[in-house]
Amino acid sequence: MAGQATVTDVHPLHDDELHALDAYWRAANYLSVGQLYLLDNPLLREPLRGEHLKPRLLGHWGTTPGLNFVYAHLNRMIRRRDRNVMYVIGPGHGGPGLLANSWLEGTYSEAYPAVGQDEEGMRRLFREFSFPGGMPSHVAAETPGSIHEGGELGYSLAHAYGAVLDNPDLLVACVIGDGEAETGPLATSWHINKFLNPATDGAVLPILHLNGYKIDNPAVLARIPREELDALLRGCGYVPYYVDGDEPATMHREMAATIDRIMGEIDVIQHSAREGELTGRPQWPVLVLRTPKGWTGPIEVDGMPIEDTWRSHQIPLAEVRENAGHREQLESWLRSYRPAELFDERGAPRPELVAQVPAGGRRMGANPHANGGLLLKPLRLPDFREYASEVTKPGSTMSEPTRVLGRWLRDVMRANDDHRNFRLFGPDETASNRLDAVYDGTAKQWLGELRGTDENLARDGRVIEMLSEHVCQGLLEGYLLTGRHGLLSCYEAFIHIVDSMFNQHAKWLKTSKGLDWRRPVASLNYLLTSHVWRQDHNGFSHQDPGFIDHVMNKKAEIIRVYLPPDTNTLLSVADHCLRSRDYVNVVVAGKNRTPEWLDADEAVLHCARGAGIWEWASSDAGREPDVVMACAGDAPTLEVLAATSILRERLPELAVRVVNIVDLMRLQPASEHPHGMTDAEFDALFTTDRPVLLAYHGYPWLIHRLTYRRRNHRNIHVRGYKEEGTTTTPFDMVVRNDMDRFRLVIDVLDRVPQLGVPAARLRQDMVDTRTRHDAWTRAHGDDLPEVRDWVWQS
Ligand SMILES: Cc1ncc(C[n+]2csc(CCOP(=O)(O)OP(=O)(O)O)c2C)c(N)n1
Ligand SMILES: [Mg+2]
Repeated sequence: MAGQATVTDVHPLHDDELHALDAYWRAANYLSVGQLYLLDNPLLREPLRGEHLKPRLLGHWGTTPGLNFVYAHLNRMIRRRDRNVMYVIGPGHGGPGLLANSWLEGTYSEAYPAVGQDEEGMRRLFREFSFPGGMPSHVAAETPGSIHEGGELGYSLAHAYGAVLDNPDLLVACVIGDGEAETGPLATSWHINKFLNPATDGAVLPILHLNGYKIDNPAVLARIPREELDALLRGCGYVPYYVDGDEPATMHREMAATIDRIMGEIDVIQHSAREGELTGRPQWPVLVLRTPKGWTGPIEVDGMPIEDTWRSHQIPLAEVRENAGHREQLESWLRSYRPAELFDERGAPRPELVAQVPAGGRRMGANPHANGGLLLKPLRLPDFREYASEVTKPGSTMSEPTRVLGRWLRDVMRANDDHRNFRLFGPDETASNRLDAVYDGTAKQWLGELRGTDENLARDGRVIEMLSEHVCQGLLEGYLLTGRHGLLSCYEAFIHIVDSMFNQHAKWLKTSKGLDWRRPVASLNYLLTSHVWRQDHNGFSHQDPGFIDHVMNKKAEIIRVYLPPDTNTLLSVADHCLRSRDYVNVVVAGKNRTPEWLDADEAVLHCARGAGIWEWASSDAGREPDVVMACAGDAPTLEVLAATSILRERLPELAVRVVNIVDLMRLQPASEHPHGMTDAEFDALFTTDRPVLLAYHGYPWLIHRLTYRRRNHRNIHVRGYKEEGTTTTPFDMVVRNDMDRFRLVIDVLDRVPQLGVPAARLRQDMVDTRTRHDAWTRAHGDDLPEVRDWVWQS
């Protein structure tokens, strides 16, 4: 424990400093209200008229004055202490506030040179906010200094902590809405302090913004007694500091003094940890800021209370164009900030305000960590071929793909140790997913109590495991957006927990790609293992391959889905993913012993093709195939190959082409996805008129969604997971979902013309074997020996 440091570094605000600080805050508030309402007349040089006002009023006021208040005080602290600070705000609907501050400090004009710091620039700032073709209403990728959209509430604290990992110099001030604090992800994110190393990581200052309300309700944490709130925060391992009130001068004094105290506390923690004097887990400060929602805005409108109620959440005065009373009220609200004192004749912020702004890269809107691509160093990647399995004959050897990958990841960590820019995140599954070789090179970072029986836990480590997929995802996003690299490994079924976070990240990447001032960041890599086909221990609850369907909704230029069929292809795919930028890569791979099909060189070639014919498994050489047997995923690949070998033995004349798909996006038309095959390529591979049987890892309908425009689509017959799951044998899983080798053979017999009658005996054998399988598994609890011990014979 750091204990309560004796902090003497508290500088009371002098009156002139208070005046300047308040002027800055008024300016930010004025500029925020201007964005919500004004099309023109930005400096109120003339009385407000209807045509000065936006026809559609879109945005949020209630949270904004509080965010501006914090911004002003952080600026003061940065100037005094020369600190490297990034600002993350959970209630991202306070977008006008961040844009206002960005304009005041000049970072808005640097990102968008057409919007200068003058009257015309102010007019454009106002006009473009929440306007067609302009800036979004929320904090977004467009907002200078931001890594956090905040449109979907709950992820601010995880992003903030992710940003400071391995950034010992960085402080992230993170505003948490009192409504946001009710969300699951935020509620659990408090505990990330048990993973933060004060010596090697930076600091997060959580600022719980108790403005009392959400959209339409009081906020829970604002309506519990102070003692309960205090106990909650202390119970989460923090020391709360309170700033509470609504009288600006008093609030400025209290806020300045409290931030001074808090920074002193953070300095003590960091200094003692870095000197080796702090060996336990520190109690980090948290600031609880209680201000009225809609502070400084209209107190009442049409007889209804607005300030300090939920009614201030969006647009307090809704009819300013048509209702003269509302318009007058708006004008006096805007004039209450005394704009003539704040902006000079040209419309630029007066020197008194400019003096409040930190210098250059210390401005929060210019913090390079918030444009992480600027700081991104490529990873040094050991040659994955050296970790590859030797495969002399397809299917003759077996390995556990993720276990081999773990060895390579261990050495990725070692190779980049001095840069400290690669991390692995997982919800308690790194070992279960068989990536535990990484612990030969690093540990799991853990600042909680240690016991003698613990393994692989240390204050410093490249792996973070917390049983919250939200936290793992949030940390990784924060880490990536500040210019580092990483991987999240997760059980396939449970990655759905972060569907929505994935959405937000994909949106962020899409928008960032369109901004010339944002630099590319490392891709977000998911390794989904312990997948649907091999949940032997766990059964139905753990069987869901639908994340792929979900990610497919996002922009093609962002999304990549890989289904490596064996160990060497997994290595090649992983190497590719860690080199890529600005994507979300979803890699689904097994952890169980699986036959190895390709050697390292073949794996590289196959992954480069994304989908290709496996000549060694096909019997159509020099002929038109009678049937194409395609597979995507490790379990489907095994079944297709086993089906092929039955066909080869029983129907030697049949020309079978085996196609394996490792990059699912290859199936889409080239016009839809950068990896998509042209029609000519697709037709050559899958023919234009032959039956295609495609065994797919996930829900079958996705394949139809991807291929519906292809010429041969009506002949494509897909087998996949049909939501038939349970705790059973690996082969029974494929049987239950009609993707087993015997069913695939029947499918061929049913679809290849003229085969039906001559192959009646084979068909019957296949049906009988499935019946035998049923009886055998239920009698013995294991697969038929001929299935369990089957190996590919070339
Ligand atoms: C996950 C999520 N659920 C619901 C919403 C809709 N929403 C937008 S703002 C808001 C209230 C937020 O309240 P709070 O966090 O207290 O922010 P503030 O009072 O500062 O506006 C809600 C429910 C959302 N943006 N995200
Ligand atoms: Mg609130």
